[in-house]
Amino acid sequence: MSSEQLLRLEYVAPSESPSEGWHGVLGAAAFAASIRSHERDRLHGRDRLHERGVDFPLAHVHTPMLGDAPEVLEIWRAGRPAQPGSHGRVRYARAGDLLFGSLAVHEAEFTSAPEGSPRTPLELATDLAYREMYAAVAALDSPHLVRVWNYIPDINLETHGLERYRQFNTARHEASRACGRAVAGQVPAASALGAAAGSPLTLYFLASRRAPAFIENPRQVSAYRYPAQYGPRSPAFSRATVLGEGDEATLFVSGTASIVGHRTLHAGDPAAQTRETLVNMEALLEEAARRAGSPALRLQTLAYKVYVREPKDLPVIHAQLESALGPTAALLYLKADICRQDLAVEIEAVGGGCWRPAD
Ligand code: 3EB
Repeated sequence: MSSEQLLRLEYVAPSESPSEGWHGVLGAAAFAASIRSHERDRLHGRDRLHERGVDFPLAHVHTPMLGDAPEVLEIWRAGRPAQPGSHGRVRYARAGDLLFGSLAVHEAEFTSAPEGSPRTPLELATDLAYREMYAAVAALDSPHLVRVWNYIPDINLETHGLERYRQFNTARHEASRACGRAVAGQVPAASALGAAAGSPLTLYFLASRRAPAFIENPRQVSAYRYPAQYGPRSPAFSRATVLGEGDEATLFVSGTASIVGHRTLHAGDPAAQTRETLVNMEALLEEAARRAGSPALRLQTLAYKVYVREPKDLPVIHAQLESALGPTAALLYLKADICRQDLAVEIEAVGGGCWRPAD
């Protein structure tokens, strides 16, 4: 990749301007302290940007932030002008080898499925979302999914005899197979978190013309090899992916939790779960470095999103992170249900070329 194509990540309040302005933004995800801010943003924010002649795909994530800021935008840029467009239900922008896309599917579209239909509304929504995503990346000549964020309303609720996260896994697996996609091995880094009841299934993703490297964690069973006790279809994601090479390489760390082997450790102890998660992250950074033949990134240099199930646990979780990462670490806290009931915290991260800590 040439240097002007460098992927860049930035977190800003929508009232501010990103450091290089709004032009050249590839795509963004909006996180709000309350769902109502999203309504305001939909009414005013996008229009304001449109008036200024700016257009980029924007995912509204209905997973509330914790902390003082009312709203934050996660902004991805590609260091050169991006072309926005739509393909089916996917809003996208592309720049060079890179594609950012976003889409949302309401399950209400599928609630009229015939009684006794073999597929649930969430499975049908997931099937549509994944088929649309695969169709878009194929048509736009960026077939390699690098990173996918999945926000699933009521993720832990059991309906139709199966937890909704497991319904999502079933449909992700089957749509991937139907589209000729891998369900193990060459699968993107991902996160799958809860979102507000009644919100749409919301996905955003980064894809590339070039394949990333796929990294697994030596301390963990690959998620796509989890035994059947975690659901009829295993989750199809890699523990991390690396896009690009050398100084420009960006590391995408999937949602990572206190799981060793395939088991949850430290149920009921959010501080210990946070420490175990950091040990997992460190192992992953070492494995990525071993694969690239370069020194490992330091934990302190990454940008993190931290998903906290119970806001009351935030102080102990933050204390652990601050002692490991220092007081200036880039941490965005969100309140979210996590895909196993016994997990109190899950952490995703981005590091390397696309993220330069302020220090
Ligand atoms: C885990 O390690 C925790 O289903 O896409 C983390 C990241 C998790 C992604 C997904 C699930 C997913 O199994 C859960």
